[in-house]
Amino acid sequence: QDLANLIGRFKYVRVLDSNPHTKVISLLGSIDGKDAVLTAEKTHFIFDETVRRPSQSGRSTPVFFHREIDEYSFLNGITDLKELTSNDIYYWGLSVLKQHILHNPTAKVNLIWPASQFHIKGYDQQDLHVVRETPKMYKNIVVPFIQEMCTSERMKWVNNILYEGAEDDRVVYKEYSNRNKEDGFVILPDMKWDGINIDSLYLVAIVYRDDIKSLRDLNPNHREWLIRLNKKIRTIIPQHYDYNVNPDELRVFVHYQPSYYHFHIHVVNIRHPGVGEERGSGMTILLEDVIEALGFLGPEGYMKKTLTYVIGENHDLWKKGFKEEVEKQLKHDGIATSPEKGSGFN
Ligand code: M7G
Repeated sequence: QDLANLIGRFKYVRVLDSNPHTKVISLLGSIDGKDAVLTAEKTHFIFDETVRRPSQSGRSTPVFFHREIDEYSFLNGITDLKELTSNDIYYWGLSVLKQHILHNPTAKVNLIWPASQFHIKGYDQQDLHVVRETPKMYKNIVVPFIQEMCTSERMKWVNNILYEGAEDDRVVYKEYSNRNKEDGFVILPDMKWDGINIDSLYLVAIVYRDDIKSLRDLNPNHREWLIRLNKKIRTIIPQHYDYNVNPDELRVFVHYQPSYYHFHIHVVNIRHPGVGEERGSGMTILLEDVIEALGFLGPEGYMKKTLTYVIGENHDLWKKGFKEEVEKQLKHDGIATSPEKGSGFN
């Protein structure tokens, strides 16, 4: 079942979402009668003089180096150009750029199949709301939800990476020994990265310990561990990419709510702003800020903090109680919600 074969059998149902800003489109369809979510994202331009070559070890993790002739760069790669209009010193038009499946692909394509309702809802357009998640809401609403979410089926891809050798040829770094499980982690390209353009570099570090489901479980006892982790991430990744990305060019952060409740850290090139926030929901907290906050948050750390973030109506937590909580919060704060539709102004 390879990707091309699956996409060939994809039967279109409807557009889930399309975003002209991020140049992403997600389609709902089916393959062999089972739901599928197909996402395409236009890749970024190659304008730098760096390309990848297979690394000497034979692994497919790209190693970047400077090339002399850059036939796929934005400028050299223009094969067709049509002016639309000009006005004074301003000119605009359309162009076709030279493409190549390895050196300059048009789009990155993701397929989830068979997709669950959970996946579909996650990609579907939805209204968003700001919510203050109090420690009490966490305990009463989020904890039971996390338990539901941590089935072995949902966590399969994580366990495949940690223990089953999945994506092994792409792994950037792995540190794991039976003696020192607590410190173990693996760094590999995130599914969101095309793996080619270092400007949009996106990696994920997944830890071996499974006692931390999310940011909420972090307390001051984890501070030293996170400091070590941050140091390793910022040392290993630039080294791996021959310093085409520097330690202070990496945005290292966690998401809340995450999609998967097994602690992981996102590592993104700072040239790629807003990445990881495409869907407009959740919050992003820099690892440095987490480390700092653990220095003064008290012994229970993030468990005692109110976290304010954006949640979509398709998120299960919205239906499991967050909707009511948001209404209560607005009322409590004395903030009126909008007048009924059609009531107009007086
Ligand atoms: P998150 O913060 O839990 O959720 O991050 P997000 O999707 O809202 O960011 C989970 C991260 O794991 C995301 O960046 C995903 O793109 C990435 N990811 C998910 N899956 C299923 C895979 C996978 O199978 N392989 C890899 N390499 N990354 C994945």
